[in-house]
Amino acid sequence: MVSFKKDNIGSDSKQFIKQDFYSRLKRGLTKTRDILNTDVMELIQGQEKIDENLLEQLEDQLMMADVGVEATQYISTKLSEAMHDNKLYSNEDMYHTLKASMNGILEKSEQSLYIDREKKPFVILMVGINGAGKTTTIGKLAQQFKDSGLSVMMAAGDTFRAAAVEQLQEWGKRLDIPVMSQGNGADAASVIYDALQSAQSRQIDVLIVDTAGRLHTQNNLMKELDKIKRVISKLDPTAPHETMLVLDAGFGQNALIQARQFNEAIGISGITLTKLDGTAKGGIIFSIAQQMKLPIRYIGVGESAQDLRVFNAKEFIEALLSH
Ligand SMILES: Nc1nc2c(ncn2[C@@H]2O[C@H](COP(=O)(O)OP(=O)(O)OP(=O)(O)O)[C@@H](O)[C@H]2O)c(=O)[nH]1
Ligand SMILES: [Mg+2]
Repeated sequence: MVSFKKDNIGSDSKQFIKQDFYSRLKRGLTKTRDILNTDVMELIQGQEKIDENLLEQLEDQLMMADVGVEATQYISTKLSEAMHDNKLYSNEDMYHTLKASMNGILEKSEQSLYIDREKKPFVILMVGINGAGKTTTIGKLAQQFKDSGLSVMMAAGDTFRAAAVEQLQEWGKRLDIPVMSQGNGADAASVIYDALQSAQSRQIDVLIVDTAGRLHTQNNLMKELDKIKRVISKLDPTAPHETMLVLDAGFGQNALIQARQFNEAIGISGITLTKLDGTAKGGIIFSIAQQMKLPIRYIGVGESAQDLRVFNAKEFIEALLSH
């Protein structure tokens, strides 16, 4: 009898997917790698000895990639301590210590989103400024959840921007996932209330709620988010189960300011950092992790659904700094 080595096939293909993920991540991070890998490598290798001067130059590189003052200082202090303890003999030692100190910053933010299947639905509220990537991230997440066997519904809570509802409906059609909407100009909270009621009665696993892009200075729109949260919790006091802030990495240090402001205004439970592929400011992730101390759930490194990845600190640093 011929037996199929199911386990082997499974682990081979898993390995393949993992490698594919990794090379996509590495490719996606090209612009930040140009500074944090290529330039830093040249710097370290071009140096005869590891000294304060080298550390200063390294600090400049980190700042150029928008790692930010505090995170740069943390990394530099770790390297300096290692140097004074005579632990930095070679370029490889330097690399190793650099990676370890970066991991010291990022590892605490590595907390993936756990979808509690007891919640029907598990409600994810997506917020952020205009163009950060909210709707696209919703589409990508919806696809990933669906692929993993969860039933998904989307709520078109951006009733503000023209064509926002259509954009979400387009994703719905493509993925064959229901989109609850009432058209442009409708009251966002009422759209979301209806969507949640419908998801509850249909025993949907995950409801992802789109909202209009807004700045913290737009008081009325920030109040609207508060109202949306209140309306959701009327139907399920434990919801929303995730209030996810979507940040465009291309904003660099400004993304950190947005994170602070949204967190103060409505309370954030997780962050997705998008467009790491289009920017040399990918170092902002270190600032966000160190300053916000919030979970970084996903990172976006490209346009396709596969380019939205669960954030993994070690993998990220490896993709950023490996030769
Ligand atoms: N390269 C790249 N592009 C992205 C990524 N995420 C989103 N985008 C693009 O960013 C643009 C804006 O994305 P949207 O999803 O419409 O942004 P939004 O936050 O919903 O915008 P508003 O609804 O106007 O507030 C689109 O062209 C997306 O394709 C990413 O990780 N990488
Ligand atoms: Mg949108």
